[in-house]
Amino acid sequence: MKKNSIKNNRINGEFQKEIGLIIQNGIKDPRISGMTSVVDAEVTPDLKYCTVYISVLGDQESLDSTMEGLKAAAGFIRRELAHRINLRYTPELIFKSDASIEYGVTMTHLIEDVIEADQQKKAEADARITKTIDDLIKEAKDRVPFGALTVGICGHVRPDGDCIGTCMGLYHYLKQFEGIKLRVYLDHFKDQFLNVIPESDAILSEYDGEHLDVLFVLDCSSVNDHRVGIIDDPLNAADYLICIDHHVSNEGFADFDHIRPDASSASEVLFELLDPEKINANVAQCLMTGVVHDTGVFKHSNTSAKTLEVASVLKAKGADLSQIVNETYFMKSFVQNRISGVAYAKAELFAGGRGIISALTEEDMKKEGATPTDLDGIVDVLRSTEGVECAVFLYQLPGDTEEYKVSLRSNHELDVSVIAASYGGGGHVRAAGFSLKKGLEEAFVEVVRVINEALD
Ligand SMILES: [Mn+2]
Repeated sequence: MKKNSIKNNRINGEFQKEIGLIIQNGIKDPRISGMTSVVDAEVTPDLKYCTVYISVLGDQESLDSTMEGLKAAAGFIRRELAHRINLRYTPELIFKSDASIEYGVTMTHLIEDVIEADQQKKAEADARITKTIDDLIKEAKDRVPFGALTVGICGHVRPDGDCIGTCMGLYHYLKQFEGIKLRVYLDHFKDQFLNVIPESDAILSEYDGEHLDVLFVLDCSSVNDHRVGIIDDPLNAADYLICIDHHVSNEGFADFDHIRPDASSASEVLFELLDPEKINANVAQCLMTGVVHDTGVFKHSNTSAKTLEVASVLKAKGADLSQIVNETYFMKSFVQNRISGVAYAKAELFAGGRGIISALTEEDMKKEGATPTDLDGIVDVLRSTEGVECAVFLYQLPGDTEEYKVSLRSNHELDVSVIAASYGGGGHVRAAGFSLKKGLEEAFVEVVRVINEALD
């Protein structure tokens, strides 16, 4: 930035004007273009040097030759100046093309913009994080000054990769704290996670009735309607609830809520609440599992630049990305592949090919020896059908009920979380679900009608 005194500004202006006149009228050098103008002059405070910024209308060649001519004429111009400007000492002239001044100014602005944007981004990020996990644990310990702090961790029913990864990521993180009694409560999940998630045998698949000082409810949008797996009444099981989630439909139910609907996964949300120093290989492995599953291996639209940054850190901290992707995402059991095949064979198009729907009854599943945990990913394959905007997959809940679980996926336009919410379900813009207490035919017809209307 220029920092000239008023006096210098006046001198600068005079130099600019007089040098311009000398170049135009007093020099006969064929190298100097007739389209030359002096855009600025900058005299140093000690008056020893004057930088003269030159602009030439024309191509690079005429600029170069003009600059050459001016450098050769510098002595002459300086002597002429001495006659015209009344100064004890006439500064030495340095000619520069004004591209450099423009460039300098542009660069300064660019750098200022980047710094400003960065500071703003950081301020926003900091504003969102009101308390870290370390803060929350410290507060909890202050509330329970005697004995160990009993901390429970739980997630939603039928836990998926994000739910398991987030819960176990927090488990491995909190294991590093002293004076904490830890419990992880999770419903049954696919066997494939057992090898990939470290210490998965520590997970309790039944609530042991332990009274909890703090209960973390992760990747779970509500504590109503038995959304929390295993723990029927979380509000009564614990003195203090902490919710960390990324579901749009989550309105906040805990004593402390941290909900970030813009995040790909609950694992990504948890990541930013952790002290990076305490993210060891086990924590990284679990959180990577969560990010991988909720982004469909970084291909869903919820994969942001931030998501990839988080994944990069987790990989560097020791997460085994190949193992996670191969063993928990792509690998299917024989039963899973068979039941998926049944679902694909039963698929039908509707809404002129923009909708696809398939449904499995309990009988279909029994025939293949499949359970609901074997049905993961079916709806995502349906969604990848050419021309489809919305995919619907229904399956009958076990126990001979007249109740269907409905999974919805969309590709570009349809906000399926709104449809799910209107049936008391929840989820995200591109992936949501709900239950319908109806027989197959009725459920099928109703869902097709609703999606048809939404796609209209
Ligand atoms: Mn999730």
